Amino acid sequence: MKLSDKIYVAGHRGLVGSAIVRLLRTRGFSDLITRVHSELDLRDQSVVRNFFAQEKPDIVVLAAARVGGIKANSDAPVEFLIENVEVQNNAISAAHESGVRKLVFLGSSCIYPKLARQPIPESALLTGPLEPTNEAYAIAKIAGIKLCQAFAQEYGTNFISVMPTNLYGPGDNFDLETSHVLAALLRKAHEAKVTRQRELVVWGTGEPRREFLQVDDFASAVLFLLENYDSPEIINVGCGEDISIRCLAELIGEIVGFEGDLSWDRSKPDGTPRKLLDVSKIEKLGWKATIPLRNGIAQTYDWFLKHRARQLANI
Ligand code: GFB
Repeated sequence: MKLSDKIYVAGHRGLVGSAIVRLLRTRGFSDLITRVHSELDLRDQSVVRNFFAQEKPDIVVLAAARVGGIKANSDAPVEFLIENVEVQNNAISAAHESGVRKLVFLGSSCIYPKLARQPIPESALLTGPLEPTNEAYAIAKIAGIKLCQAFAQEYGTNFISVMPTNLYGPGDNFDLETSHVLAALLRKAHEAKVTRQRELVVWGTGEPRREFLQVDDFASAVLFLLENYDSPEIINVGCGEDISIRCLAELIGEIVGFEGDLSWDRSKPDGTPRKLLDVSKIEKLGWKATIPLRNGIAQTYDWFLKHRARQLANI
């Protein structure tokens, strides 16, 4: 990759896209293209085709997607399936038509079977039934992977697919209905502390285990793969360690300074019992996560306090 490459980051306002833009700027890439939704609706095929034909980016990072936590996924499977398939079909096809040199498609660890062996190797894809709470989203992401692989097979494109584990960090979504667990618990613990509540309500049983990767670590993996990985075979990105939701809630309480008790809302689903990615493939290539969970959560809490706490305060 050259510093003069024209790079289109789709979804630059989201958690992942914003981290990738930050990193590319820091590293000296200056020809970045970004568009907000009102300027470019990625669900509209002809608009997307015209945009790519006009801009002719060298590199594309496809970080635009409808994403959300367990509740958002179970409440809106239609939107998660249709919107994601539309966006990725349009962007990937238009990237091919306009001669994009390299594209990175971002998948998710939920593409793997619900009961995949742990840690989950890339070869587990399509070897068993999916987790029902996010099946629609997973099917959309699997379709994106298969489309990138089909383009590589039929037209020789260099479109790669990267599978991140659960991500968190500055720029996360803190809406309690649609967010992922880490952002939700940070906000709940903060609000419980400032309103002196004795109880923090956590969904499910606390037994499921998840692997959490700070988004700046993920952005560095994406840049590493842009520079060092040219295969249509999917590749996992994670930190290699998981934690139970119970321990995560305790850790967040400690970092935030919430001194009350945890209580469990068992009417909410647990989802997949465990999701820990096998990251030996990327580690063999020379990339490793660097931000420990405790530090990552503390940084994210600082960001939340500066950028979201007051704005979201319903207290
Ligand atoms: O992060 P999360 O929403 O998504 O939930 P998934 C992880 C676990 O945390 C589940 C529990 O067992 C939740 O029940 N949890 C506890 C909470 N308290 C809360 C809370 O206040 N909010 C939330 N959201 N969860 C998503 C998929 O699965 O992960 C997506 O639905 C995607 O498709 C994403 O793959 C990375 O890890 O279960």
